[in-house]
Amino acid sequence: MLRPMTAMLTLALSSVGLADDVTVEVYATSFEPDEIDVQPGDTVTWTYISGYPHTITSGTPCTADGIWFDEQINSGSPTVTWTVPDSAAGMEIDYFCTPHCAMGMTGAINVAGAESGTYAVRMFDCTGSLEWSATSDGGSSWQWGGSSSADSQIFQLALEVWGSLEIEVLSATGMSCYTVGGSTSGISTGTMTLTSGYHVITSASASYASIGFQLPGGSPAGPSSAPLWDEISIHGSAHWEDRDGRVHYEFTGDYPGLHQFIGVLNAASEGTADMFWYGSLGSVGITLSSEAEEGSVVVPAGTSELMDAGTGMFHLRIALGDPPADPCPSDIDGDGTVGINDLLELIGAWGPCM
Ligand SMILES: [Cu+2]
Repeated sequence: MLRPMTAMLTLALSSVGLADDVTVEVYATSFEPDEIDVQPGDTVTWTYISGYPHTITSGTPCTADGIWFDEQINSGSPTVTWTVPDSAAGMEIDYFCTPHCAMGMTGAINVAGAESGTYAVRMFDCTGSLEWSATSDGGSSWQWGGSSSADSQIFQLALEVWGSLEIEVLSATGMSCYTVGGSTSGISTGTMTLTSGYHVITSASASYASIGFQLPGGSPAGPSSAPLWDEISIHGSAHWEDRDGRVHYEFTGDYPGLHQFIGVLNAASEGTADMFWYGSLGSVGITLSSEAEEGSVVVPAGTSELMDAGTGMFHLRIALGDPPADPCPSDIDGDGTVGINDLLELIGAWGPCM
């Protein structure tokens, strides 16, 4: 299944080996310990011991930041868990209990930084012709070229970088690199060094742009190792992004008569993927779901291939990795608690499903 690969992706980013659980006990007016060291991917569990009422609220005491967490904890709901996201790497996250903050009920979570030279692909978007492949040395090779029409000139690769990342640019025409919160510079051949932060490698020319480069990591999405794919080749458009820990891919093509799409998956172990497609899709190794029906398919261990098997229009969406768990399916109105309002919503929807 793809679950182990997803886990590997997360862990490889933070270079920590196995994720840890760290427990913090919640007393009447204190957190014990009040300061912890964690890595991205670790899980922090707060356990209720005494006192009432408490919250686990991120922010600088005593103002909630609204970013990481804001949960109630009490004898009836005695645990709160939080998995440290990759985006918290290198940060100190302060938190407090809202009713008892003035009495010094505060805590801090120190998140270790990711290893220098690692990165995560946050988003990728292109139209035109893309050849992506994993290289034998564990890196990845990207080759993209727009076609002559202006609407086929899109290339955007959003990278989050930790430390210092070197990209070998083999060819570049009409390309630039935009650093979020910084400047934009043109891309030329040679070694391009990116430092910690967000960077977007993008096509800057409306007439013609192309780029070929190599990255040290082998994943076309997510953190920079443990590739899910060996190869992606498409004439048309490609888009992928990490959503809730799953990587969503979308491939479309409209080049009649031309080879449009080949994707070679390489799974460490058997897994599942959600997919939707229409057009003409073939596969070696994967038993496809029905055309134009959202379906779950089994992706076997080892390599398997998805390809455009005909001509004309083509559209494939595929999501790899575990779907996000619904932490509280009875919380119908989504306010964070299960109560009378959830019951009223249920009763209000009583009757046959339309
Ligand atoms: Cu409290």
